[in-house]
Amino acid sequence: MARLKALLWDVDGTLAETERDGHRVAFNRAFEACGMPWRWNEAHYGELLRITGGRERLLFDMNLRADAPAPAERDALAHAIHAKKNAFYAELVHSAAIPLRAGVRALMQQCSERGVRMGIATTTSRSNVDALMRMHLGPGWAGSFAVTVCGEDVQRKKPDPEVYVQALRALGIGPLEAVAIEDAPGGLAAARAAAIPVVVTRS
Ligand code: XBP
Repeated sequence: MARLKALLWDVDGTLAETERDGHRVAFNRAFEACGMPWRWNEAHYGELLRITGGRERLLFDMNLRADAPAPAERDALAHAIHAKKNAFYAELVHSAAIPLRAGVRALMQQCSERGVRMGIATTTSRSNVDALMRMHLGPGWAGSFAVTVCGEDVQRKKPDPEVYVQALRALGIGPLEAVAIEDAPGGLAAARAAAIPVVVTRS
């Protein structure tokens, strides 16, 4: 039987409830700041979470809206709203509004005590991961993780396995020497497609 060598953390919804209380709220603030009448409630945002990536999610939603700008203008608008969203998200994180989920800190501690390396495998933006982890683990947070793969590092976001394949490669281990922790179907599919066993903690 392979020995567990690494625990791979998803971020959004797994380390913290960042989607409902963070990205969704920040998107709504960004809509307001950009003069757009759109607001995403929890139910609608829950459905939109099928689309991975904040900008991709926004473009998907625009495609469903009669009041969206002409297709040629959507990319630029999505880019502007997404940049503002990430700034509002960092503000929310800094205001301590988004705690780590119960058990996260204890599990990190156990990994450290047992010599199990940790990695981050997320398709959110690096700046968002940095804001969250800095807030909870301090400015040296990256030192606790043997690898951090983020949205900018991959060509294809989850449910594509690329983020996990990159993490395994960087760690120099096989899929059965790792366990992934995920909260959502897309993340579960990504880890399974990389042949990594997955623990699902529903957010
Ligand atoms: C996370 C996401 C992201 C976040 C927002 O993916 O889907 O889109 O909602 O992040 P996962 P950005 O948890 O599956 O890694 O706005 O930075 O894209």
